[in-house]
Amino acid sequence: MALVLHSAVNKNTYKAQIAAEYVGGVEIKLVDNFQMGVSNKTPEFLKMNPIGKVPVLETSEGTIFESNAIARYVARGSSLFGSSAIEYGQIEQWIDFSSFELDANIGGWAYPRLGFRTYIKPAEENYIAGLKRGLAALNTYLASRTFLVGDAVTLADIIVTCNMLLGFKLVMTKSFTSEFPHVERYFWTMVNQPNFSKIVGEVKQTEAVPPLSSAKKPEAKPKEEPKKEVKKEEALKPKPEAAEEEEAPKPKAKNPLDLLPPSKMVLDDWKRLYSNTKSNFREVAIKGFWDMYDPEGYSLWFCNYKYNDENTVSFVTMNKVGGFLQRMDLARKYAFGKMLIIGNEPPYKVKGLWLFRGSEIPKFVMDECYDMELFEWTKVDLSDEAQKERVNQMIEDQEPFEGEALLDAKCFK
Ligand SMILES: N[C@@H](CCC(=O)N[C@@H](CS)C(=O)NCC(=O)O)C(=O)O
Repeated sequence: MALVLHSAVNKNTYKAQIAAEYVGGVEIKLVDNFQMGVSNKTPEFLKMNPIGKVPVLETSEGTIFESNAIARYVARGSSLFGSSAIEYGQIEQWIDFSSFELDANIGGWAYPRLGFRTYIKPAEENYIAGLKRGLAALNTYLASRTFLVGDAVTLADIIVTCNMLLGFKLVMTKSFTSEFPHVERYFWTMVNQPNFSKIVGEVKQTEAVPPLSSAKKPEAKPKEEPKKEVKKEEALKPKPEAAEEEEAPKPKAKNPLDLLPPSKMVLDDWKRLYSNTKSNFREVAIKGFWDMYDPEGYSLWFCNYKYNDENTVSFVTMNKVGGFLQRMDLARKYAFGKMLIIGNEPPYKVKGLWLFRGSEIPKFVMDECYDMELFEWTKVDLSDEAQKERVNQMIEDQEPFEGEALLDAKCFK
């Protein structure tokens, strides 16, 4: 019998669902027509979980509640528990850490703002302070590591990442998480692993903390009641839901790059030339590039990944670069890039070349694509022939590159 999860999908079901992807051969079905607040309050459900919370796992041997326990059951006997007693202990350590130091604080911050709990300002401040303390500790630990325990994904990575997912999606904006760059890198590396992304899909970091308008406020004292006559008309007007308020279309500001003086270089022409050149690449594409290049309207940049020592697993490194290019989608109209993953064996080096509209790296790219700060950026000096030759080699994926084989070359166009 397949395992059956009683719940709608959420970060707590993801824990078991992702674990099942890693274990392989485990089928988890979500129960049909689950209705939150109804299905989990029936006598049958309360027999499986007397507190009436989801998820609950139904197996041929019995039922289990608590999402971490369910994930442990799915992962039992697999390498997700590491390869030694100490690794097992450390995996459990991080699972508990994330439940108490991350999950509880993220929930304490997010749920009142979404209207699921009463909002109390000092309580929120405590949750945020607790969360920052937990993230700072995790950040220090991850400074020199790709995974929490050992050299591969374990149940600790699955549960810690799922517990942070709600935070990244709901309350932890880029300006909040940028204090914890190793946590950011770790989180995006994890959610872009194929076994994660198959379950959680594309993850977008929230751009704003939900406004208090959607939060449940503590009961107002009678003397604070608004003056009835003045507010009557207002009160009769239908109030937009918090979500609607947030989603109300804002006038779209023009990208400052669209206001730059016109350039003789048409980015799409270059991208077409690059894609369509199948032979004599040097003579056709590279020569064409320099013929059309406009140093007034565009700039060229080398980038160098700052944490190459962490690139110990080839597919993780390739996924990391793939994720970066996906997140650069916002710059498609204004950029072209080549990313090389270099070396025959780990640690792999990640280096790139980018062409951006304008004389600097566009500010919106720096602000909105968190990966940018994981690289050192150096403007190409066009008066230096050696640098121009390096540009050529990167555009044409020349191998060997700087004396080493290429593991992969990816193009952003
Ligand atoms: N520690 C539990 C938390 C479960 C939980 O809070 N579930 C929420 C939905 S995400 C729920 O069922 N709430 C309904 C309720 O409180 O009645 C777990 O990890 O499974």
